[in-house]
Amino acid sequence: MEEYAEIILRLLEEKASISSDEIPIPYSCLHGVLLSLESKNQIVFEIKEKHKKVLTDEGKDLLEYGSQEYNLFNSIGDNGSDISILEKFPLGANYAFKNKWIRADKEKVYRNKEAVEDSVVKQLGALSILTEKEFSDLKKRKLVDQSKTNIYIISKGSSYGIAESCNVELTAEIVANYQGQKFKKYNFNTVGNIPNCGSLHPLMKIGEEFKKIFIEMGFAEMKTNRYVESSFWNFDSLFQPQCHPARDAHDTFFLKNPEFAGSFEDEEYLKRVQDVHESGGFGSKGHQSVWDRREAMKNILRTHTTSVSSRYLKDLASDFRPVKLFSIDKVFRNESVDATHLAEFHQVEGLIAGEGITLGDLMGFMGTFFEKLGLKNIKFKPAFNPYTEPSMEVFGYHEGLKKWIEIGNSGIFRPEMLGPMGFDESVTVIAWGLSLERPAMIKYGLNNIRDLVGHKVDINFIKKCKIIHF
Ligand code: FB9
Repeated sequence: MEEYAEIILRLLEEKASISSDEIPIPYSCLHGVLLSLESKNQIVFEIKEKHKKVLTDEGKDLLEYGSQEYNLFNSIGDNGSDISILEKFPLGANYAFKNKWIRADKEKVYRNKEAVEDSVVKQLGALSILTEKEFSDLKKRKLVDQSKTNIYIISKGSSYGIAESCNVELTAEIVANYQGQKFKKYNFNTVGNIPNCGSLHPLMKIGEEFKKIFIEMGFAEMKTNRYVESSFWNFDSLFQPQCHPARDAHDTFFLKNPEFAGSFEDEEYLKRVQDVHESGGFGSKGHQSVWDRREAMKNILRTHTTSVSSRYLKDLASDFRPVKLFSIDKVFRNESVDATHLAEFHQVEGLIAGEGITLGDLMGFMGTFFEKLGLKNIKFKPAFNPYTEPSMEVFGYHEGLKKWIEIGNSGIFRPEMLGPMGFDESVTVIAWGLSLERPAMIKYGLNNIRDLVGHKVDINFIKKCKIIHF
């Protein structure tokens, strides 16, 4: 690239301005070299669109082999030829008649002249001097076309000067035979050209920021690639009663086909879940109601990623070790939609499993987590969740909004959930959850969720959203 830059700078020594046609470097490198020189104010350049008259492939053939009308004319004998000869020159015949080069009766075709000039070949050989009409007629015959090319007009910039020649690329050859050459300093601050195409959705950007925070705090990500879940993992394994209103079709999307989940992998575990629902255990009296296996096997769109947490915890129980896990993915709720709620949103969930972890640890962890989101002042309010006890709603004071906002929910998973999985009672699991949409709407100053997600989103909004660094 440096040698190309030098060529351009040398050419500008002799002329006030040069065009790209004059520069003996590959066109594909030209833009990059010009941007580099312009960034140092050594040159300025403008781009002009150039229309160039070119031959099509058909035109090139005709230039080489002559027009059909010319070849037809020369194929006709001195006493004329059978009329069938016209079939060999379907295009040429029209033009030969039109030019009055030939005439015909019912049986034969005759030349009207001794000789003619192939005017089309002559025109194709001199495109630059054609009249508009001549060019247009040849274009109609698909013999010529106009190509658009950009040409660069380059002139000296305010800091124009032939830079001392310097080697940019340090090669083994130079090292072996170093003779004091100068090297251009690496510019570690330079950035690549921002491609004017493709942009991450702001939700994905926020999700990546949350992921970074979790990973910073030592959490591992759970696999969440299961939108369709059984009611068992989404509700029953969490000790959520089968009569709970959240399990109603007004709140949950049930699948028609396949309506039910397949065979269950751990029937003994399933029996323990049934028992804890019906008659309690692990210090609980249970829900004291009949538990229906069919209800548990109904397929739904998961209503929270806590179903994923439940699956991971069940696997962990048989070979326990302390873990910190998180998940960020889509969940679905069949609820009335409004300016801030749609039937789907992205849930963020963190959980910590260990011996003797307390509510205080949960409050402390959330304090650290939300502080990384810029919410330094948080408070907790007792709440109820079917699968955690105690549970807390979490609020944070938002300095920008100058008010307290709800920022999530949390709690300690119940023994009725962990016991049937096989955890020792010394193990406690704390967890908390929030969404992506709410922080995204606050961060980007949106009041309607349809400005963030959905078919009405302004694509320019997506493109201009900068990555949020909390
Ligand atoms: O995200 C929410 N609010 C929020 C979060 C971060 C934030 O960051 C600031 C800009 C820097 C701002 C706001 N919320 C949770 C609270 C509300 O928005 C609420 O109205 C909407 N909630 C969703 C559910 O609504 C149907 C947000 C979503 C939510 C709520 C609870 C959980 C997950 C998502 C949970 C949980 C949980 C509890 C215990 C154990 C495991 C998981």
